[in-house]
Amino acid sequence: MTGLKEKLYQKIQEWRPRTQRLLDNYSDVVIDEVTIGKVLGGMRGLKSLVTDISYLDPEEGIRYRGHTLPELFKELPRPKGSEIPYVEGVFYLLLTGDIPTEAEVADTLDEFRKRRILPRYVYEVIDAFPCCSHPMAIFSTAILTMHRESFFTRKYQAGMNKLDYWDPTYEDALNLLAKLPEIGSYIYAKLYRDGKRIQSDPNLDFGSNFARMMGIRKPYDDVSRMHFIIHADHESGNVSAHTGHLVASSLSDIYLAISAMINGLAGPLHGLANQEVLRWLQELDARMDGKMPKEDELRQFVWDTLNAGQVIPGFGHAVLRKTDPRYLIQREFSLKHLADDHLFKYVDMLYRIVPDVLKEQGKAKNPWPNVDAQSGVIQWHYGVDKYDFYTVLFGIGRSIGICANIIWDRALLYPLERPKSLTTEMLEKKVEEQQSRLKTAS
Ligand code: HAX
Repeated sequence: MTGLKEKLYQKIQEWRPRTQRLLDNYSDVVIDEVTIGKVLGGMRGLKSLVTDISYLDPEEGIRYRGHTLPELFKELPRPKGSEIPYVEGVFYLLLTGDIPTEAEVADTLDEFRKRRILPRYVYEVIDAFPCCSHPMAIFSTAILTMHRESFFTRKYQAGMNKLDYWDPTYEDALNLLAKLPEIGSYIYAKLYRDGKRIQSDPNLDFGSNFARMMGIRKPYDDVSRMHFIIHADHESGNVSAHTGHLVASSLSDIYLAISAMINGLAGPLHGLANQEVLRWLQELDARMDGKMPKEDELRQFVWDTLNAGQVIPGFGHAVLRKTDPRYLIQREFSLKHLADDHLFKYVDMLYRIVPDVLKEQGKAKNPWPNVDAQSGVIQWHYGVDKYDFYTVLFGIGRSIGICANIIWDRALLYPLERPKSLTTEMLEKKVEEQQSRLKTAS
C-alpha cells in the first residue's frame, strides 16, 4: 500500500467502531423533526445526512475537516513561488483528516501523476459530440465512458467482502481524479481553441498542469488551484454532493456516481450559476455600452432582473446566511491581481448594491453573494471568456470532495439510500388528524 492509502486504512479502522457504536446503541436518538414544510420544501435544513469530510455553518461558511478555508490556505504546503496550496494536499486532508507534510504531499502528487494518462477512446468520445453541446454534457459523458475501467465493478462481480469495498473505490477515485484536468482542458481545446491538445507534464502538480493544458501562463496555475480547492466540498446536502452519494449508495462505481453528480451541478440554481453571472454581467455591459454604471443605474438593472421574475445569479444560498467565505477569498485575490478589470468593478459594485435590493424585496433568506458571484470574472480576466465552460471547472473541484466522501461511505458501510414518500392525500390526512387531536385536547 502507498503512504496515503495506508494512512487512510488506519483511519478507517479507527473510525468504524464509532459508527458501529452509534448504530448498535443509539439508533433511536432523535436528531430532527420532519414537517410538511420540510417535505414540500425540498427538505431544506432537514438534518438527515452524515459526513465527516466537511461541515457548513450558516454564519461561518465551510470547514474542511475542521479547518476554515483561510486557515487551510495558510496551513497546507504549496508549490515554490505560489500563493495557493497544492490541490493534492487538500485531497489528502479530506481523505485522512490530517494536514499533510511536504513529504506526504509529494507522495500524493506521485499517486496522481502515475494515473493521469487518459484512454484514447475518451478523446474520441469528446470529438464525436455534435456541435453546440454544452461542455457539462460532454464532461459528464467523458467520465461515464470510463465506467469500463472500474476496479470496483470488476472486484464486485468476482465476489468481494463488504469490508474491502473502500479499497477498489479508492483506486477508482484516484484514477478518475488524476484524469479530470486532462478531460476538462481537452473539452476546452476542442470547443473553444484550435482543437489541439497540449500534453500534460508529469513534473507538474494538478493546478499547474491544468494551467499548462489550458495554454494560460502564471498566475493561472494559482487561479486553478484556488478554484479547485474552494469548490472541493460543501457538506452533503447540496445537489451535486447528494447526487454523488445517492448514486454511489446503490454500489454504482465512482464513474457512474461522479457523472451523475456533474449533471446535478449543471443546473442554474447550483453550479451553472457561475456562467449565469457572466451572462448577466454581459447584459449589463451591453446596456452600459462599456461605461461604468452609476449606483442608481446598477440598482435599476438589479430591480429589472427581479421584476422580470428572475433570480440574481451569484446571490443567496440554501444554508449560508452570511457572505460566502469562498466569495471573499476570490475577492481578495481579485483586489490583488485584477482590481482594474472592468468586469471585476461591476462585481465589486454589485457586492455593495445587491444585498440591499434583495433585503428590500424581502424574499431571499440570504441576500449575500455566494461563490459563483466572483469565480467567472477571474476566469474571464485570464482569457477563459467562454462562460459555458465555467461549471466544468467547478465540476473538477467538486469531484475531489465527492470522491473522498464516496470512499468513506464505502469504508463505513453506509447503506443504500431509500427514504419513504407519501401522497398529498396522506399529508392532508396528517393535518386532519393533528387538528382533531388539538380540538379534543382543548
Ligand atoms: N435572487 C432573487 N430571488 C432570490 C434569490 C436571488 N438571488 N435567492 C433567493 N431568492 C428567492 C427564491 O427564489 C425564493 O422565492 P419564491 O419564494 O418566490 O420561490 C425566496 O427568495 C426564498 O428563497 P430562499 O429560501 O432564500 O433560497 P432557497 O434555499 O430556496 O434557494 C438558491 C437557494 C441558491 C437556489 C437561491 O438563493 C438562488 O436562486 N440564488 C441564485 C442562483 C445562485 O446563485 N445559485 C448558486 C448557489 C450556490 C451554489 O449552490 N453554487 O453551486
